[in-house]
Amino acid sequence: MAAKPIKLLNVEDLTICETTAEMITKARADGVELFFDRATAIKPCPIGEQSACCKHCSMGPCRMNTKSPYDRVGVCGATIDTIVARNFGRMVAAGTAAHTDHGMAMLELFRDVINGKVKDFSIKDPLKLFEIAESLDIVTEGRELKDVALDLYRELERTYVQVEGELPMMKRVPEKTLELWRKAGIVPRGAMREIMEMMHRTAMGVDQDYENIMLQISRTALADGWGGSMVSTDISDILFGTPAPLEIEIDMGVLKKDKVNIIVHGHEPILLEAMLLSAADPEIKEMAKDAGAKGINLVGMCCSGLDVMSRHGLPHAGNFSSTEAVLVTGAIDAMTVDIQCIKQDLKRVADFYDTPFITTNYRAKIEGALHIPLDEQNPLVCTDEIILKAIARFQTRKKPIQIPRKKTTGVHGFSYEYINYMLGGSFRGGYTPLNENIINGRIRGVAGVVGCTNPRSKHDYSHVELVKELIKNDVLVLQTGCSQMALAKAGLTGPDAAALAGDGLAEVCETVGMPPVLGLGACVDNSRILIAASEMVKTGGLGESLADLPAAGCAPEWMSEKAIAIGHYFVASGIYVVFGHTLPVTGGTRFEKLLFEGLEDLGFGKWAVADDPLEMARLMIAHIDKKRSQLGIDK
Ligand code: XCC
Ligand code: SF4
Repeated sequence: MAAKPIKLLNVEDLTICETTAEMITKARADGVELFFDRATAIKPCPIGEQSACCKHCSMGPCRMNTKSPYDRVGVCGATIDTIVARNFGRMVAAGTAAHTDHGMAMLELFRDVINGKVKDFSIKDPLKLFEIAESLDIVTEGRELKDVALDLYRELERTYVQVEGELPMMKRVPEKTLELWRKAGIVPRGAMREIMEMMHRTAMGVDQDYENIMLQISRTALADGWGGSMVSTDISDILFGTPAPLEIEIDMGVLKKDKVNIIVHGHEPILLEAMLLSAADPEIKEMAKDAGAKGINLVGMCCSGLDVMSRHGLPHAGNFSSTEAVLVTGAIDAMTVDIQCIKQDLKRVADFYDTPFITTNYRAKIEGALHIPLDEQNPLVCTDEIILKAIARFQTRKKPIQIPRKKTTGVHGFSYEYINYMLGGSFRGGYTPLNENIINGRIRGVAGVVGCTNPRSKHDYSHVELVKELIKNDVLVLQTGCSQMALAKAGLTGPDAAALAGDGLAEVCETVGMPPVLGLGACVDNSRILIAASEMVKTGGLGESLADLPAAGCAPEWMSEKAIAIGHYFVASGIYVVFGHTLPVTGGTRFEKLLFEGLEDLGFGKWAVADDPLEMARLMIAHIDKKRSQLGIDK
């Protein structure tokens, strides 16, 4: 029997990104299926969607009744609260593992750079190295860079492997927040330890008290935000340079018909950094020229691109939902990937358009795809070969090429150091200008709008509408991840966007010359938001703990387990977090009440979920106003 044909949705219902829409239309004409259409064909399992199913042992899987969740228990007697808490905990463990494994790879690279095993990279930001070493009480005075770096390596390794005691980065947490964690017994040890315990406690027949499971969920997530992710960001800055604001071109219009177009997609900066070195090699440039190309056009996508673009001014082609679509242009001469958010189907789409698709990390192979391993000690062997493959493909381009014209220029690369410099450099009345502008109400509060795109919600739409509404209401927006790309494409990351901001925020933006939407980088760089928030507490006038800040976070179109880990480390740190369209919890359960209310009563942040971006904004602004009135600055 033939498979039932998929009923295709109108392209304008799938995305607001013009270039992606153009490519969806082209793919349909070409007979190439994209994930947008599969998302329509595969309806989510209603029980799984609410996380009301347990498959932790072979007495099950046990499905609960989502309409009446306390009707029954699993074969072992597990209640709905135990089941939902365990599933949530395992998502946090998986997300934390992803950020931590990435961070640990960065740390290993750092070690090999220090001991001279890796020669293609060096320490680009020694100042940051010294700063971080000092913040962790490592003596720096009168010492060689290499000695301090080795001490820093050993100290930071504890972030991952420490079995007892508090992580080094706890020194950066505002005191009152740390006190809360100590009282609750959730100050994280090394991420490996926390992930192990999370997996153990959520196995059949172990922790069956959802409130107790929640403690380990928080501890694991904190080992991500204040551990694995934070170290990853810091080491990337030390090795490749701390980003500073730079104008970047974004969207598929950055592709060039007459150049060798290479897309780098994934998460670790090393692949793209090595590609940059290979592409700058005079011999390779010559080969591209000989092949008739005007040059090599390296373009980033997703977090790989975000991590590297503001260090080099590299163009970016789009976010997660556009990675298949970009191949449909036919203009991509190679797509190379490392880890995370790489759809398996990219291989099939790449094949259709004769684009070499190359995996490079031993952790992430894709069946049938060419694998050229990237050896950190000799990375150019891999990246040279990728570029040669791309040049060969350029020379033999077979299919017609259609490059959408749209591209947008914006400013990106606001590290917390830069925000500090821009808004906090000079002191007035004892407070930094950022704090002062929040206290005097020009800036109502700060929002982190971050995270993925997802074919189950109209691509980019919620990100853009939410951010517009926030800045209109004088909320300064900090961004990372695929969300940052959505706003960049919509033109909100340039200083002109101040015109869309409320009077107070617009005034601050115009004085400083900054956009009302600040792009901080990749998803591991959410740690920059944690640090910025900690600085806001430490410089005074806005309460004593992170939970006191007039701040909120949102991932309007999230999809990855990593997003759940990030959301929860913000909540455990004291921030109010709204997720868009869905959250993997069963409605009407005590676990849901703990997420939505109970955690806040205990002094943490809390979770919420909303469908409509205006509703997300309303919730966030209401929370910001509540915090302002608690601080007595609600005039
Ligand atoms: Fe992936 Fe990082 Fe999500 Fe984008 S935001 S879809 S996790 S690429 Ni990180
Ligand atoms: Fe069912 Fe309990 Fe086994 Fe889960 S652990 S599958 S609820 S019997």
